[in-house]
Amino acid sequence: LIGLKERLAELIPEKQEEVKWVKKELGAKVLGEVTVDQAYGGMRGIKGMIWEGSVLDADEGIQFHGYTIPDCQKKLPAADGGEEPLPEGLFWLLVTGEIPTKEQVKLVSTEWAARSALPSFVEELIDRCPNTLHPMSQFALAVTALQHESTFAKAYAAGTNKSKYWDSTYEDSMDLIAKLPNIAGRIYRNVFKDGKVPTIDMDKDYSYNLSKLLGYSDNKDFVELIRLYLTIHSDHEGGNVSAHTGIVSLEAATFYVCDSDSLFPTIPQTHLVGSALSDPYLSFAAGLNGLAGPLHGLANQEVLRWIIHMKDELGSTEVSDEQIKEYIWKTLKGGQVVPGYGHAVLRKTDPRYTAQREFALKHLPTDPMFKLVSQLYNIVPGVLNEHGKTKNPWPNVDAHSGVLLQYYGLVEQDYYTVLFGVSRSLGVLAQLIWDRALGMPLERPKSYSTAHIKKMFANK
Ligand code: FAM
Repeated sequence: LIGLKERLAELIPEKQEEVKWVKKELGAKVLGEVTVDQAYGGMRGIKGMIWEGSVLDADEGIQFHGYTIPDCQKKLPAADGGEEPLPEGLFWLLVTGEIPTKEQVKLVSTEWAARSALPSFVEELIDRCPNTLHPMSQFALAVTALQHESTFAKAYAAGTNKSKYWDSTYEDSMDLIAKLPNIAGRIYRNVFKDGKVPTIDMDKDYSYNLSKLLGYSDNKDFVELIRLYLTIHSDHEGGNVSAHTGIVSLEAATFYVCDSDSLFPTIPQTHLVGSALSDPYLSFAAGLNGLAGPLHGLANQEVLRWIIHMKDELGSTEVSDEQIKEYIWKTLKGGQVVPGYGHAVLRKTDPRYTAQREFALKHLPTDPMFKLVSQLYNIVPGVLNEHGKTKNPWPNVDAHSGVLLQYYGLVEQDYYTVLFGVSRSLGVLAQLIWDRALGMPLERPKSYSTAHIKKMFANK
């Protein structure tokens, strides 16, 4: 039985050769041009980054090494008696590009359970946080503090050859992922419960243990939900804020700021926090701070808050389409966004939304809050289209996750993004391991000032 690290070690030389070939043969090809609008517009649509684990198609949604979410639900191993994919299998797929066997997934579960203990100073650090400190801030703090344990940082300080960086990055990544349930569980218990944290069960899978630490493992449907949740939130290619901040790799591609008759080549060779050879703990903590923004991962808490506010304002979950329309318009006219709708890349309903909707249809079809979410699905896109600004009026992943969690009793919305963060570790750390294996360079795109842009195009 070949373990994950052994398989990775076999794949690295092959991939290094492949990348060498691509750079030699295709290195001079142009991926696209960059306009001044894009420079002001959050770099939307600029193609300038390599991300191995997943690619996002505007219409089809995310594919992990070519596998869609329904493919993963069919092909990745499930737990005994369960149906949803185990996130351990998804991590294997992200790292190797291959579908693991049930036995290989079990190896990962066992390894994560074995590496799960927190140093006592990190436990104390979490325990000392005031309950009023947002769970995401506590999460990022704890992950930063775990840096104390970094194998990569120690190997770097000891002068390790860079060809070996991937090894300690792998070890740190496995340790970090393994410890996240204990961090997340502790934060939840401290902020919302009595502060008593149960222990990890060494024979169980990652999602079961996370559910146990949160206090919901008696409900097997909740555990199944967490398996699905951790799988679908894991990775969304490289340009989103949490992936990009924390751990990003950009190959040397040539870009041009263009107008009709002049080309200004710039050569950004990019990485962000991870590209500075900050270790996996520091890099992932940076990503978590990005995920904590309301236009990104925090949207999942905002969605439920917005729906509950609507329910309270309208006095019931039985509301007419007209009342909902009015509420949406009030949000828009108040200069706010409708949380859970729209996306920087997607132009259709997010398949991560669809997967959660299917889960709800199976497990909670008559829940009044789910019915409300379904009603919104029928109404919001029309209103956003009429409003006329949003490029994508369809729901994203965050429009659905909160309603599933609240059904099982996890009603504390401020906590939701922590679960997103646990899942996101799988995608960004898989990429970081490859960044080090492929020797990706420091990320450093070129910027201009407005004055410079004007000067550049004067008299043109
Ligand atoms: N409600 C109201 N207005 C919206 C909107 C929404 N849901 N989505 C986009 N717009 C507006 C947007 O604010 C912008 O207005 P201005 O021109 O006044 O700045 C305009 O429509 C064009 O924006 P866009 O090009 O369609 O979207 P962006 O690529 O700029 O932004 C999002 C993408 C996700 C930030 C944006 O759709 C949004 O704010 N959605 C609500 C928050 C949300 O659900 N975020 C979670 C995204 C999720 F997938 C994740 O990261 N977890």
